[in-house]
Formats: sequence, C-alpha cells, structure tokens
Amino acid sequence: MQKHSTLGEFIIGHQKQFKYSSGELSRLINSIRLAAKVVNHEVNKAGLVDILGDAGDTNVQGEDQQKLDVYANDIFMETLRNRQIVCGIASEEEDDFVTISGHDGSNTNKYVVLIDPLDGSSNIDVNVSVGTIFSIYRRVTEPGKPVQKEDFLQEGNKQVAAGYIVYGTSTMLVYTTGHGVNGFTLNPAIGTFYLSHPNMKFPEDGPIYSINEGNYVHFPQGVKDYLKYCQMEEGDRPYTARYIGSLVSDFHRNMIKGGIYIYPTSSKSPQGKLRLLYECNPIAFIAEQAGGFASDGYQRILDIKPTELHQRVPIFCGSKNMVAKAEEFMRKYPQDAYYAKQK
Ligand code: P6P
Repeated sequence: MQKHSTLGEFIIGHQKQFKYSSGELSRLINSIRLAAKVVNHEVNKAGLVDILGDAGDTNVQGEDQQKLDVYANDIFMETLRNRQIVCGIASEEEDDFVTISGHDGSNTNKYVVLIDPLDGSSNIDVNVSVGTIFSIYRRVTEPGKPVQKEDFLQEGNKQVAAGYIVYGTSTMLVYTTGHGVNGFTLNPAIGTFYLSHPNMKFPEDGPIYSINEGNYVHFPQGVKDYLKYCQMEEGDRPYTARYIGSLVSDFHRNMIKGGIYIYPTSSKSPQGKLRLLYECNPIAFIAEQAGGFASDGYQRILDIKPTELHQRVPIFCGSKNMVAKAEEFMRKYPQDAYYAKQK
C-alpha cells in the first residue's frame, strides 16, 4: 500500500477504492476529522476550564450529561449539518434521530451517521481517556425525502464506514471503509493527523481480558466459566486483567496487544449495557476488518437486526480465538435460558 503521510492524503489516495466513490464519503470522513480536532482541544483542557461536572441534564439513557458530552455532541452535529453531507444523524445524546435538511429544504445526501460523541465520559473528571465512536450507512429510503427510522435500523454488516477517536496520551483517529483498518495520530502542534498505524491487525490470541469483574456475581454462568478458565489456566497464567472503563481505550489497547473485551448481560443489565447501533456495530466492523471478531455470545454482532435506536446488546469482541473460546463456554447454556433469564 502506498504510504500516505497525512489523513487528508490517505482519504484522497483511497477514494477510488470505494465503489460508490463520489467524494461524499471522503468529505464525510474529513468533517469527522475536523470535529475530532475541535473536541480534542476541549477534552485536553477539561481540567482547566469550567467544563467539568454535570451539565445538570440527563440524556435519553437517564445518565447525567457531563458538559463535555453535550459539547462533543453539539460539535459533531453542527459540523455534519453545516457541511451538508448527511441526510440524518442518530446520537447517544439525542432522544430520536435528527433529520438534516438542505438549505433549500431538500436533501439528496445519501449517508446517515450514528455516533456516540463522547463514550466513557464518566472518566472525564478523573483524567482517564475517553472516545468518540461513529458508524456510517447509505440510506435505504428514497433520496430527497426526509430520512426514516429504517435508515438507522440497519444490520451492522451494511455499514460503509466506522471508526473511533481515542483522546488518550495521544489523540488517534482509527477507521475502516471495509478495506482494512488504519490509525492516524494527531500532531497537536499543527493540527494534522498522520498515518501512524497502517493496516492494523488484531492478534489472533492475546494476554488480556477486559471486563468489569465487580459484576461477577450477576454474570451468566457461561461468563463465569470463561473467567475461571482465564484465571485458572494450567501452568503460567497467560492472562492479565485490564479494564479502563472506557470502551474505546480498552478496545484500542486490545487490538494492538491482543485481548478480549466483554460487556455481558447481567441481572443488573439484562440486555447488556453497550448500545448496538453506535457502539457495538462500529466496534465490531473495525474488529472484523482487523481480523478479530465480535459476538453477543451466540451470534455475530454485525448480523443482529436492530429494532430500536438505543437498544443494548451484550458484546464479546477482540482476538478471534479468544472470542471463539468465550462463545464455547456461553454455548454450554441454552441461549433462550440465557436471554429469558436476563429479560
Ligand atoms: P461499567 C462507558 O460508560 C461505557 O459505555 C464503556 O465505554 C465502558 O467500557 C463501560 O461503559 C463501563 O461500564 O459498568 O463497567 O462502569
């Protein structure tokens, strides 16, 4: 692959790869790039500016909205709206999807974006990494007409692009358009993303499992069995537990070092916690494009037919051999019992 040094050059250089390449998707990725830089600027100084603490509001999830959550959502929504490149947006921070109409009221744009503008935001006040996750589809309803819910309720295997920004020790944008996964690191001094992780690949196995073991007593038996397998492996234990409490950071580390991230159902979270449309599907698309896998314990995440905008699903994602082993333990218990028990 010809080495492109900046994200802008990479997008242009790879545009022809994309069978629908009319330049719209490139412009869409570029607008996400701009919004990421603006959000990064605020995230990096959250401790200095009176932007900490609750915005005093709660989102559709009933979670306290941190001011930075609200800010990030506003930035991504406005950047996508102003550039007139999408016909609709669904966000964790918006109760329903938002129709974007053109300046003249019509909108012939063909893409919709689903986004978690600032995942892991409870970590903001304690200076731990947070992230943005996005997912892009072609609309399925008639172009030019207002978008419908069905434009957003598409299986993850229909995604045309997905990615995340991790605001960590460095800020990275990692994304796929279905031709592998590439990572770009921001040079904040000049505001440019440089290709730092070309053609990222999930190791088939790894040393890390990431799960909130504080919920152990609430986990299904299959998850408990898998954790005991990880901890009681014969000889030297090959596994170490790493859990940041920020999906993007845990996933990103596991993609580089090898590992599995699990957020299962539990008696506290009967359907799991993570959202299918703007957390699990984009992460699953990236995982598979990097040679990993993502499952709900029984079926491929990308094949789940969505029924609601903010629906939750359990997720096991990462190194494909580790996900397969976890599924082996889950399948010892009938899925209906598993789900029936959780409902
Ligand atoms: P818990 C953050 O709220 C998040 O959605 C993910 O980023 C993270 O992995 C998970 O929830 C943490 O949830 O229940 O372990 O605190």
